[in-house]
Amino acid sequence: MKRRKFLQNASLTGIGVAVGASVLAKNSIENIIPEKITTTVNSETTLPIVIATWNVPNATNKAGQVLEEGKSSLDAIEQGCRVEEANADGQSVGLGGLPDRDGNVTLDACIMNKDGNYGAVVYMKNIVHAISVARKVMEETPHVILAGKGAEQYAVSEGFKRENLLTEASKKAWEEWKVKSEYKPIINIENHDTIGMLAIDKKGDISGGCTTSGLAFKMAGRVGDSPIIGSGLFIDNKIGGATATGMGEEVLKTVGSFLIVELMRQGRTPQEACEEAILRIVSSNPNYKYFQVGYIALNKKGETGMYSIHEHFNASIYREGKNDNYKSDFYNKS
Ligand code: SD4
Repeated sequence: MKRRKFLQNASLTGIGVAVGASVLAKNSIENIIPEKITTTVNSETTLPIVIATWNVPNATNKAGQVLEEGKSSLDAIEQGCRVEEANADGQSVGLGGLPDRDGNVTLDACIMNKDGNYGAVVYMKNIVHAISVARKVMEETPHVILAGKGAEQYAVSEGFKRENLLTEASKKAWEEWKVKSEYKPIINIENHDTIGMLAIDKKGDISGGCTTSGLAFKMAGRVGDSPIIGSGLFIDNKIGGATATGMGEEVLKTVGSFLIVELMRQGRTPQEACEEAILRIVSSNPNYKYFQVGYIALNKKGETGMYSIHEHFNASIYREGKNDNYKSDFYNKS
């Protein structure tokens, strides 16, 4: 298939790393390309493109490979997100996610396609691949969100297996937390792997997904931004998409991903739109020093952007057959 080319006003610079198992970075922030990311680059960009929150090269690479085969951005999102959901070492998503205060791992996920359709599961237990259940909700049910037991029952009825999501490592972390049981609604600024992923396929169609186990040691029943349309994720195939990570309560209150897409509709670049959405949070909440929020965005031209409140936010990008990790610019420089 003929590849479509676009003039790119990229907000990112980086050194290419050939894709391959041997060179893919592990999930640590040590492999992050240290360049600042605000340079404007005019270069030709080739579709497809995948961008995901945090350092998740295996996930973006998987999504990139699906797109290289000519499949849809929706397929790429599902397959890419599944990689991290199955990774027991990632403690903010799927298997091995950190539990709530009561020791239950509960998952939130959503997916949105090029036609503006959306599906989500919230507060779902015992099923690893929440993103796939979200897709089923979107494609096979008359609803857009299924919650808790209903989501789990529906997943089982669709052939998903029940599994214990609490790994020994996450159980240990929970037991250590229980010693003080301090409720600190602070999301650790560095080591996330909640996945928010956006992809544009060879046809130029955009889809997105977001999957997480949410805030560690949250109250039972708590649902974050990740599965909520417009907050953790929003796609408008005419404009672009955005997705969020970090303190979900703050993203929810500002409907962050929808805001970014609307700003892009008004002509802002993905980078400018992400910065404005972060400013919206910090300007209304003096406590911003104590929590992290990071946004990524992708527009129809294949331009990308990312911005966060604090340092150490980063994103993985698959573009032109290469998979790189980029350090995000951030608001709080004091
Ligand atoms: C939430 N936004 O549940 C999610 C958490 C997250 O990396 O993104 N962690 O609030």
